[in-house]
Amino acid sequence: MATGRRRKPAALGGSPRFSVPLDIVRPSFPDLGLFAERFSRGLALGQVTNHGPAVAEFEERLSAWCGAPAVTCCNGQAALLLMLRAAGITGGEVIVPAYTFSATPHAVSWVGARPVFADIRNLVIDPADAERRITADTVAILAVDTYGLACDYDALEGLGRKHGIKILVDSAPAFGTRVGGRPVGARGDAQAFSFHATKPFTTMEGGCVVSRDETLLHRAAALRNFGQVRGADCDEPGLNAKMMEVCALIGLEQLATFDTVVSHRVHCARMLRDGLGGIPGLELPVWPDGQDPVWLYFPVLVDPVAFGMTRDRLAEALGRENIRVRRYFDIPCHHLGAYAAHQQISLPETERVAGTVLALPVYNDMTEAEYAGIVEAIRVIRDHAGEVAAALA
Ligand code: T4K
Repeated sequence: MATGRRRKPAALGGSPRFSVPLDIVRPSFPDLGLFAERFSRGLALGQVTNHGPAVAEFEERLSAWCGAPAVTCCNGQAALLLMLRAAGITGGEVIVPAYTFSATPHAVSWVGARPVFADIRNLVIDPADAERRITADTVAILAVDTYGLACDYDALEGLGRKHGIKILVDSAPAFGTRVGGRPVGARGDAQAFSFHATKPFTTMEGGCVVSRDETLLHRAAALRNFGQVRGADCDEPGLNAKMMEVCALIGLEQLATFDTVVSHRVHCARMLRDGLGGIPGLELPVWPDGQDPVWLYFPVLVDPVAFGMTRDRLAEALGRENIRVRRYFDIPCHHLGAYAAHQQISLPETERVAGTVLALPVYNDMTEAEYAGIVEAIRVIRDHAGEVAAALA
C-alpha cells in the first residue's frame, strides 16, 4: 500500500485511507456486564425512574467531580431550560453567541426571553462584543463552551458583577474540560452539561445543571419534577425532565474511567494540532492558556485560496477517504430561519468561521493510526489540491 506523500488521494483514484469509515462520532459505552446486575434489580423492583438510588449516587459523584452541587436531568436541552428558569429568566434579553448549536438560542426563546446574538473570539463568545450588546433589558449572558473550549469565565463573571446580570454557561460539550487542572463545572451562576450519545461523556441521553447557588439548584431540582416542592404542591410550572436509572448507571461507570478518557482526548487533539500545523491554508484553534479542552471535535478553518480548495471540497475529498467530517456550525444562529429577524446584523468573525469550518473527529478510543491517518490524508489532499478540486468540481 502506498504511504505518505506518494499516496494518491482517493478523489484521484487512490484507495481510501480507511477501509472502515471514520464517523464524526464514535460513542463509547461501558460493557453491559458492569451494570447489568443493578439494572436487572431495578427492573425486577420496577424502580426505573423518579430519583432512584442510581440517580442519587450519580449526582453525588458528579458534584464531587465538578466541585459544586449537580442536579441531573434527561438531556442537555432540558438542562438549559431548567438552568435559565431556575436563574429567574422568563423575559428580557439574553446575550448568546451566534456561533453555537441551535439548542442555545432555542432554550432562551422557550423560557420567554429574547436571544441577542454576539460575536466570537477564538471560537467562543467575545466578552467585549457581549458587553457592547448589554442594554437596560439584558438579564443574562448565556455563554457557550463551544467544542469543549471553556469561554473566558473570569471576564464574563466580571460583566455579571458590573452590570448586575446573570452569567450562565451552556457547557453542553464541555464535561471533562479542565481549566487550571480542575474540571469545569462551578463557574458563573450555573453551568449546564449534555450527556448525549455524541458527547465524550455520555449516558445515552442525559444532562445536568451545576451551581454553587443553593437556591438556584433547589429550584432546578423542583422544576425538573413538574415544579413539585411539598409533595404534589408546585410553586411554579415545571417539566418532567428527570434522568432514568439506567442512564445514571451508565454515567457511574463512565465517570470511573473518565479522567483517563479526557487525557487521551487531549493527547489526540495535540497530535492533530501538531500534525496539521504548518499546512498552508489551514487555521487551527488556539489552545487556550491553562486549559485542556475535552475537544468534542477538532475544528479547522479552511482558507480556500491558500489551501487550494474550499472547505466543502475538502469535506468531500475526506469523505472519499472514508473520513466523515461535519460542518459544525456552518449556519450561525442569527441565520437560522427561526431567528430571521436577526439576519440583518453583522457578526464578522462568526460568519468567517461558519463559512470555513470543518469539524474533525476525536474519539475516546481513537488510535494512533486514526489520528495520524487523518493528518496524512489532509496533507496528501493539500499536496494535490489543484487536481483534487478539479476532479470533484
Ligand atoms: N447546547 C449545545 C451547545 C449543544 O451542542 C447541544 C447539543 C445542546 C445544547 C443540547 O444537548 P442535548 O439536548 O442534545 O443533550 C448533535 C446532537 O444531537 C446534539 O446533542 C449536539 N448538541 C449537536 C451539536 O449535534 P446532530 O443533529 O448533528 O446529530 P446526528 O444525529 O447527525 O449525529 C451526529 C453523529 O453522531 C452521526 O454521525 C452519528 C453519531 N451518532 C449519533 C447518535 C444519536 C451515534 O454514533 N450514536 C447515536 O446514538 O446533533
